Amino acid sequence: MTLNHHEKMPLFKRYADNPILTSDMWPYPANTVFNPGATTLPDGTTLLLCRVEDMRSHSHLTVARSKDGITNWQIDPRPTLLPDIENYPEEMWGIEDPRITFVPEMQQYAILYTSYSRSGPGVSMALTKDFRTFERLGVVMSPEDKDAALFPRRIKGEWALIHRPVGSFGAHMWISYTTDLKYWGGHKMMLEARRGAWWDARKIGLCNPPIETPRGWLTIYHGVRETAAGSLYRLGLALFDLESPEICLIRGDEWVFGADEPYERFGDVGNVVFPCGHVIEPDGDTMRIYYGAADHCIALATTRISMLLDWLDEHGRAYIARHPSDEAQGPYRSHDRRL
Ligand code: BMA
Repeated sequence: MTLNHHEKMPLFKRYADNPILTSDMWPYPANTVFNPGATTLPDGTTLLLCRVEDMRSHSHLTVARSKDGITNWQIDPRPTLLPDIENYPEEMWGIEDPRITFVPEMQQYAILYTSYSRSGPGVSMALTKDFRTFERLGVVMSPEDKDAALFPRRIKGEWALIHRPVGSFGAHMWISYTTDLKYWGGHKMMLEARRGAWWDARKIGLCNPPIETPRGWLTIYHGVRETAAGSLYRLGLALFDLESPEICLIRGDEWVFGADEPYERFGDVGNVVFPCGHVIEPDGDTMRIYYGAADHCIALATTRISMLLDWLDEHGRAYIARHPSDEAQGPYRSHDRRL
């Protein structure tokens, strides 16, 4: 048997009784439940905002709550947030893959989600205080765009959003800024999909929202490798400058988490691990990552922020984004310089 080096000293430790949530547990008929956003409520309860796919293959979002974030999930008896097609026609084919950021200045949770419109998937935003009533702000990034999350605080006076527009040169991570959550600008590419044989060639996107650490914004992103047998979705790490988050300080070369267990290998879309949310424990370091597995169930893995930063120091390289059409320039400032 080949030993996977990630398994010897796992950065991400899977919960032994994964998956933690499946459509069988749902209080109403559902095809699949996956890709949940996550947050902690003031009383310490873990809240997941789960993507639920119905028998039409359209998705909506439903809340599941648990005291320990692992067991005894209380699932809302009916869909919590359904597409509102009359007022928001961009939600016509469903709402998907929410990322939740608590914003202390607003004392609200900002939810960025994919609205699947006739023109393709775009990024929509809603605000909530209690996950019972929601204020929709509509489309913030037009199609084709997804994998978005808001930063929890203003940066140099502006709100900032990571997202993943798709263009003819590929699908890369971008950052955009606003002062009023309505008009967005200052668009910059922050991390580029690699090319060729790389595990993160062609398509990348933010997973759970960025995590503020003293050394920078730590992000987990997914990379997609197309193979003859379909797509492989795996996770990688990158660190961005605290006050200019479009500047990537370090990017890891290797993926750190990929589909391995049967519930990740087999499902509606096999070989996919897709986190949209995390919760940080009171120690400020231990992190629970909630992820969709094979587009059919929800699983849990734990890690530590300090371990991820150490891993980046050991395996990461200084990085600078370049325009993908610029053949002359390599993607790295230096091949072995570490910050
Ligand atoms: C992506 C998103 C995810 C999904 C993944 C794998 O493009 O649509 O919702 O989990 O594909 O199918």
